[in-house]
Amino acid sequence: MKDRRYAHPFRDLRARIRAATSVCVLTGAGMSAESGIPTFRDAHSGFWARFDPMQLASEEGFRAEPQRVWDWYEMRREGVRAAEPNEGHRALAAWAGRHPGCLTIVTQNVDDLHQRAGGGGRIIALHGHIMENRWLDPCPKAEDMMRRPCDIAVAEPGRPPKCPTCDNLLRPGVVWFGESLDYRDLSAAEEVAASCDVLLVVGTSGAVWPAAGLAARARHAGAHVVIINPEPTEIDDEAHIVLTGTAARLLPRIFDPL
Ligand code: BJW
Repeated sequence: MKDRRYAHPFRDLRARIRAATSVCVLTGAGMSAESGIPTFRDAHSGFWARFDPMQLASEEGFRAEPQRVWDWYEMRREGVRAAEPNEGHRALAAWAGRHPGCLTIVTQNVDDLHQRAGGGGRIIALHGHIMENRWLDPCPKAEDMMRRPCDIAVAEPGRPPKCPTCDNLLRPGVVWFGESLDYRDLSAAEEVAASCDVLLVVGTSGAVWPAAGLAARARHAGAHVVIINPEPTEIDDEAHIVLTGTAARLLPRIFDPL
């Protein structure tokens, strides 16, 4: 029998958001697609199509071909610099501004478009920040308690830049496959998922863990779970409602002018 509660999914969702004290939005690469940033699995066109993204986005891949992986990130950084937040980012930011303390965005995206959209809501970036760098290996100088670790600012330009003192390489400040997420970020995201009234899952394939597990966590804790995506995802079964469409089109329809 058809579930009549969801006969008007937008009206129902807007009412739930209006009544909510905590809304969590989990975003993935599709969130930034309409800003012109290709999704993770689409970021491999042209020259890059011949490489395996799981290999490029891994420590093993970087150690094997540091120049290639560095160049891939430089190409993507240029795309992020040129991009602007889209109507979806802006709708979330505007709602956060009107409802201080109510919205947490948990993003898998390494771009900074949620941050640039503003609004003052809490943003947890699970997979790091593409515009930042850090050392590939622990700085040997830092092991000596009396000495400071090498400063990233002194890295010699190169592809990738290198430490003139200890030959350490710079790498992008993102979380690669096989690496642990920052424990505080993941715990914070899990807490919000387990305590929010509504979880919106926007523009993610739901293929990458542990982020993908947040939908089930929220649902089991009693949240209303809604997926927004133009295509089916691997976690559609966790949702009460799947809204088929894009982030920039649907988010303003949901959040403006609540
Ligand atoms: C639109 C749209 C529009 C298009 N509007 N939507 C449990 C089971 C099995 C494996 C594992 C497991 N737990 C951990 C693992 C291993 C691994 C993993 O998940 N592997 C899977 C492949 C199975 N996870 C890890 O390694 C994580 N670490 C970890 O768990 O450590 C402990 C551990 C290690 C090893 C084993 C066990 C435990 C780390 C994951 C780090 C992910 N990092 C990346 C790269 C970041 C840097 C970079 O960008 O280069 O993060 S991978 C990549 O995937 C990136 C993304 O954030 C992430 C998610 O992708 P996303 O956002 O979903 O993008 P797409 O491209 O997949 O999908 C786009 C979606 O948008 C599509 O659905 C479109 O339809 C949609 N769309 N236009 C709305 N306009």
